[in-house]
Amino acid sequence: MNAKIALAVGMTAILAAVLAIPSQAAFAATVNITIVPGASTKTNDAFSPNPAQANVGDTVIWTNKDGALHTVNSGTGGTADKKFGLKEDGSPVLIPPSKTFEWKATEAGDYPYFCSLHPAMVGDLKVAAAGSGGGATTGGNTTTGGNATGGGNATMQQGTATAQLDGKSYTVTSKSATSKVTTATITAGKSVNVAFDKAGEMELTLPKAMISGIQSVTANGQTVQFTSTNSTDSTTIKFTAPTGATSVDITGTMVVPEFGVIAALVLAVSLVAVIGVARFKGQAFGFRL
Ligand SMILES: [Cu+2]
Repeated sequence: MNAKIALAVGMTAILAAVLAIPSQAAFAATVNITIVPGASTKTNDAFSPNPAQANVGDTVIWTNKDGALHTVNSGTGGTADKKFGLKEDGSPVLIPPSKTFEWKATEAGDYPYFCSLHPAMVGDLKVAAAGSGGGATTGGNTTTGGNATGGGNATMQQGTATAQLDGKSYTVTSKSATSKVTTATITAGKSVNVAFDKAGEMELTLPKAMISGIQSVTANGQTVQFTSTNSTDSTTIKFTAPTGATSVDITGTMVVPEFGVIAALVLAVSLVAVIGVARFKGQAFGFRL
């Protein structure tokens, strides 16, 4: 029992340590700035990126990719304010070609800087507070992703359209982030046409009394891939309407037939039956029909 508690405490401590290290490390990043080739003759394009963004705790590294000596001194108008880029004796730190200069950002603020050998070369470094600015930058990226997903769900809109046939109504429901169903039309015994306002990913739920055994989905005569799920009284199909398509034709093993068709069928069956009975009766009574 004691061993179990000790193990639990130990595990918790390890977990806490593991969680603590990366969260600290996550904020301390390296910000790279390049002293570009030909920098001597450049101005605010001598450093890249410019302006550069960093967070408190970050290490900023300037790399000299030019063939000449340069310096990076905080300050403006060719006057160093001694925040970075100077040696203890007050002279600028020279950065030879392909060498680097590093500075750790410990305080938030705006740090304009220049090259003391070529004062026309100017740059700007913006350091944001690690707690708010730093968190916001990292968190901001995460939030963007979150919004993309969340936003997708949030903007999922539902639409309905009702088709009429022989006095009966059949309602089609749509679910999509980009589009809404506008109209539904039944071609009796053949297909169902569903129109929507925009192309894109779409989910349609169609009553089985309207169409069942869904076989194909086409848009502008082109076959559209779809997946379907069945419930007791409806079928839900998912597909992506191709660009430019604003309606799909859906066929199934059963599409509600027109009342006229049913009536004709019923009439035909009745007629055959009547004739049959009449023939039988006629034979019985000695006359032929
Ligand atoms: Cu320079």
